[in-house]
Amino acid sequence: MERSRIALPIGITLDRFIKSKQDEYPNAAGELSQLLRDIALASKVVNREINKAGLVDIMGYIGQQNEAGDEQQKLDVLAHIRFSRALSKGGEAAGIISEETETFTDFKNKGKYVVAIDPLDGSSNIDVNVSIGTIFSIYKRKTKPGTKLTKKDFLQKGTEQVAAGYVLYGSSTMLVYTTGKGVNGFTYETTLGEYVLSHPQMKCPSDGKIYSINEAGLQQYSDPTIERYLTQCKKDGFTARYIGSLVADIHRNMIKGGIFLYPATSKYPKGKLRLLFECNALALIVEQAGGLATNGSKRILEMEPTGLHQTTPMYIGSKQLVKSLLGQSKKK
Ligand code: AHM
Ligand code: MG
Repeated sequence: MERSRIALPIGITLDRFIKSKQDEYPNAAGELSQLLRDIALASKVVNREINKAGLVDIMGYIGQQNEAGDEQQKLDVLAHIRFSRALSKGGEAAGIISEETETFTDFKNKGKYVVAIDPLDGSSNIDVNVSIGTIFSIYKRKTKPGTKLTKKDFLQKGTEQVAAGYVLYGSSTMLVYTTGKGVNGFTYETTLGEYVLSHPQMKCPSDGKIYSINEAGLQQYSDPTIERYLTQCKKDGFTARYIGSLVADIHRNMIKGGIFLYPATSKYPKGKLRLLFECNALALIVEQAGGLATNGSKRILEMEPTGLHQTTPMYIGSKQLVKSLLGQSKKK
């Protein structure tokens, strides 16, 4: 092997990156950094479990339904346990609300933060080896640390997030996160067991030619804007890409430029995607990367949550594409 190749640096690991960001704030006590590390560690364990899913009997349904009535699969449950355990043992999160549970869990510690998480999104794709993801939001709790957590601590607007991220378990595993100062993406180096900075300062292209929607349900979409918009996209030579795994669809659009649409349907009159576990985190990331995220009339990040499992329509992606969709809706 050439000498120069041997000497190639491996790059910046997630741990070192988080530490360097913390050092930019002399008064930071390092709690948020530790919390991010706890999430990263749990994601590595989940990644390991996903990778061996075909080898051991952990695939398939567990025979229960979660809050939204979806069949829970074994890996959803495992991922929920892994993230909850990492966060409770880490001690920096005061509690967690997960898509897999009806209400929040209070870790009964002095942590300043709370976490809203979808531990394994796109779980209907697990059995068919399609990419899946984890989505998380971190907020400062509203009530005083050391006291009982209340719903109020979790029912915060997306603008209040102090950090948010996703993990994509795809052809490689990536962790992408923001603390409100741009977006950075890290690829998991399996032999080292480390996330390495691979996508510094990610920018979502301002325009694109990809639309992602479950078009089969189009006749159910109550809003005629969607049909009009898609007709325009087709005339403009767009291509359709829909994985049905939110993190994967958003990640692709972040890299290539595109728009993801999940409107209200007759099956899901208020939209399918959960504001607290899915939409807020992705909206912050996409906005931080230069894109937009709206429910059709309001920025996702400015929606006032009223329920822990509240859902919303969401249109998210490249700035020009979301703007043009909103332009169509004005033509009503
Ligand atoms: P889940 O949280 O139960 O996995 O559901 C969310 C998923 C998203 O990943 C994806 O964008 C969407 O559901 C797909 O829904 P549909 O099958 O209705 O197109
Ligand atoms: Mg989900």
